[in-house]
Amino acid sequence: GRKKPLVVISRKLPDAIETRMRELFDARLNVYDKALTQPELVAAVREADVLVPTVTDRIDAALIAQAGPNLKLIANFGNGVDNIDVAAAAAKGIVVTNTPNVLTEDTADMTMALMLAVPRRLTEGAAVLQGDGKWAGWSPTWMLGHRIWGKRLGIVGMGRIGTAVARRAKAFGLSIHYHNRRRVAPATEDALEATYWESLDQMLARMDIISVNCPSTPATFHLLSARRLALMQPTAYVVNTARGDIIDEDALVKMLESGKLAGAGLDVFQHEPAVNPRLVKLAGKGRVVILPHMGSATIEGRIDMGEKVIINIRTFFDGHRPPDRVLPSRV
Ligand code: 8YV
Repeated sequence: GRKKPLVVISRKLPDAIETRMRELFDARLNVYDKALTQPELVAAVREADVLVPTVTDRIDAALIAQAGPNLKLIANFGNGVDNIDVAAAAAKGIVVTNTPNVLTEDTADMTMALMLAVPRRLTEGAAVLQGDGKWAGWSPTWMLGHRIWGKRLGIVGMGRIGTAVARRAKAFGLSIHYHNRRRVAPATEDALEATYWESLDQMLARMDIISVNCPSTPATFHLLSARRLALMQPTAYVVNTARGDIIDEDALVKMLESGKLAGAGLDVFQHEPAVNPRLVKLAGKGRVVILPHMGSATIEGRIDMGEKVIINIRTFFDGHRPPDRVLPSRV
């Protein structure tokens, strides 16, 4: 038969996926759950037919420039492709794929979890019963948060994940507002009773909760800039399960510290895995809930993502267009 493609996988994946990859490919698995170093990545792109990176690998133009003649496919284990210079890959004839859809619902769930956790003071309350577990007892005026039902949710980025967040939030009694490059289909808008805001500025000024659900691209870098964050009401909350660099994190921190925003629920940060210690401090005070990039972290989701990677690789080497090809024009 045909020679199996040499597939370099940058991170440890679920066992079931690694087993299948070993059967199907000449799979170079990463047995250490540690990101490949830069020299290891260079060696990988020089030699491999396929590279399977994750969000923790920077596949930039400089790295792609060093790719060998075999490298035909970068099959990202992840939905966001901000870690890959898709245009540079395309210029070298390298196809890029991602893993959409399978992590939509999990990420939307985590968005709701943060949307509830911050106003309802979930981590603060949980902390009372941790450590020595001493609780002075219930009181009518103690540990009061804010309700989320009846409030206005503004979704920045009404794609797959934004829409899944909207469906959930509607069921929780929030009214749905969104900003997107273009309006979604009327049927979707009707089903969600969603209001479209062409002006992000105007939407920000009127919302109780903002949820960031757009991809990180050059156009969305610091989309929530200091100027735009300042448009928000001091009673408003921000939730981000997309990418840290969509928000000017320094500006956000300053506004949270000075009480110009009520709180934030963040699963992503500008300089992961580093987290601004001032955010950690705010989290200790209960104004902020921070999670270490767990939005899609379910075992079912990771297996689904792995299967998608496998399907993309197999389809490509069968001579067909892989189902999750990412076109440079879309980035
Ligand atoms: C993963 C994600 O943590 O898919 C994404 O865009 O942020 C998460 O699902 C990560 O990307 C895996 O590479």
